[in-house]
Amino acid sequence: MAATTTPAGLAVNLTYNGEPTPPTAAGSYAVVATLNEVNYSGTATGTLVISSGDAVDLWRASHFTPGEITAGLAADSMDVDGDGFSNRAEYALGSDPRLFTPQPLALTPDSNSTFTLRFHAVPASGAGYAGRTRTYAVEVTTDLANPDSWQGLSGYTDIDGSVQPADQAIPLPIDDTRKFYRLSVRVE
Ligand SMILES: [Ca+2]
Repeated sequence: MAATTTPAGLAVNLTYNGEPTPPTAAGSYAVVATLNEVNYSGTATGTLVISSGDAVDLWRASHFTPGEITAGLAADSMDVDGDGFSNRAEYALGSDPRLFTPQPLALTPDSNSTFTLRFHAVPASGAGYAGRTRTYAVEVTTDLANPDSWQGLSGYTDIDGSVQPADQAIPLPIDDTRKFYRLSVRVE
């Protein structure tokens, strides 16, 4: 926090709840600015509020400059690297919104009768993830046209990235029914 003086350039002592060190923890702090010059005196008070903030804002600030944030590049719906994942999705995935992110769920045929679904589970860590957990669920449907038809794949509906941070390989049989799979990622 800076104080402005008239005339400019006067030394000012700032305190926050009586302490000289600017706070970093969330909360409201009484800010007292005291002029510290021989020929001038005066005080001004104000309140500095540091909000706990939206965790996603912290994430945005770790990937975008203030100017880019002001310009809207860090908005939830933006996709600055053109990889098809919005910034909000990149936050959920834990990927870099400035670098191309491959499809997180990969399908590999193993034989005529089996295939493997793979995804990489990562913990929620770093800027914007304090106290949050990332969980994954693989879902399946036979009817893309019916959004209510998605169902969790048994055994893969609650994969916690912080306790199972690994490549997940799911062997599945090939049968006569066409199926669609998707990966659900939650950060909460
Ligand atoms: Ca993107």
